[in-house]
Amino acid sequence: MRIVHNPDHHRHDARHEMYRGRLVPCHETPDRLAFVLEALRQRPVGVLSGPEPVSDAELRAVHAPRYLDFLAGAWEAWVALDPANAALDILPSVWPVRGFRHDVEPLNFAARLGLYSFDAGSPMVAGTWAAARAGAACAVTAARAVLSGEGSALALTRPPGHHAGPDFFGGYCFLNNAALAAQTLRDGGAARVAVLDVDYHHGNGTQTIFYARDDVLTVSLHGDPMTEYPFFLGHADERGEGAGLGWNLNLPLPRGTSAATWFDTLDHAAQAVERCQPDALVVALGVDTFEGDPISGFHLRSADYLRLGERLARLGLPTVFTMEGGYAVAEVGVHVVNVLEGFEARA
Ligand code: OKP
Ligand code: ZN
Repeated sequence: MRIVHNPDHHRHDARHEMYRGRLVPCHETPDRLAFVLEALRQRPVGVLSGPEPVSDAELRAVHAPRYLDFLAGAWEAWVALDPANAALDILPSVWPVRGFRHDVEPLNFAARLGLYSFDAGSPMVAGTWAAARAGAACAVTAARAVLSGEGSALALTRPPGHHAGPDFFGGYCFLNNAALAAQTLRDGGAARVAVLDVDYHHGNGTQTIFYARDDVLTVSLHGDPMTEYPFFLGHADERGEGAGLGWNLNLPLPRGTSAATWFDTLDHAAQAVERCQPDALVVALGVDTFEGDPISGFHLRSADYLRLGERLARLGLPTVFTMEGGYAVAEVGVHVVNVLEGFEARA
């Protein structure tokens, strides 16, 4: 297995996210990835490398150019408002809901920030764009490795990506690494690609990016959006639209769902992937399904991640993993490497 790690991830090191009227410490911290590297030192299940460059054209195959321009220039615009802003994280506070214009990009920075985001929990700092772009490069590099005949690859990166849509950030995500990997696989010759999202939270960004397409199947099992983030997408009746009808599958589960029920549901997800007969698989790998996760509500235990890897391996597909959530920070490394070890145990 090839493991492409993001050498710039630590440049995304925000202090606060807004939660219930307070600024609270970020859950999505640089030490999450450090714990995975440490676990890989103890159990070297793959060969580590850095990313190859990613082109603007590759990013634009998934994200809108004006959104990419906004992200690339956001920090400069923020500091231009007031030099004292250089010591502060960027957080949005105003959003255009139903009936507001989305086609006109305001000049005001706070307004542009709101146009391109959907929550106040995803801070940006000076290094966010560099970290996110290098993460996208990891995802594309991992997909290229699989296209070159590597059986599997991991984009070992943060910030995560599965909540980021064509032209919006949120849920700690800025560029959709799983979507970029899937698109790279398509452009490299895979006729059909499946994205299987096993993070606790619905992969709304990935769903939205591919919703009208009949070349990428998106499947997500996640906490029921009636009570769980991201709340406004992820229901079972979202099945795709137009040519993409039938190409999206959501399997929401109530907060508190047991590991046994979760694995039964994973089987349904895996069967949907098999029916699609894809040439390659992307796994959006969040390990916030862990019973000890501070912001989630499923009950997987550490050994369950070995089983998850084994189940994914049974699909027998060239596979790109992208690292998504997981906030029981000290356990994230063991869990990610358990998945990889279970996966690599395939005969
Ligand atoms: C990102 B990923 C907790 C608020 C939760 C957003 C959760 C984003 C999860 N204080 N806010 O899917 O793991
Ligand atoms: Zn998550």
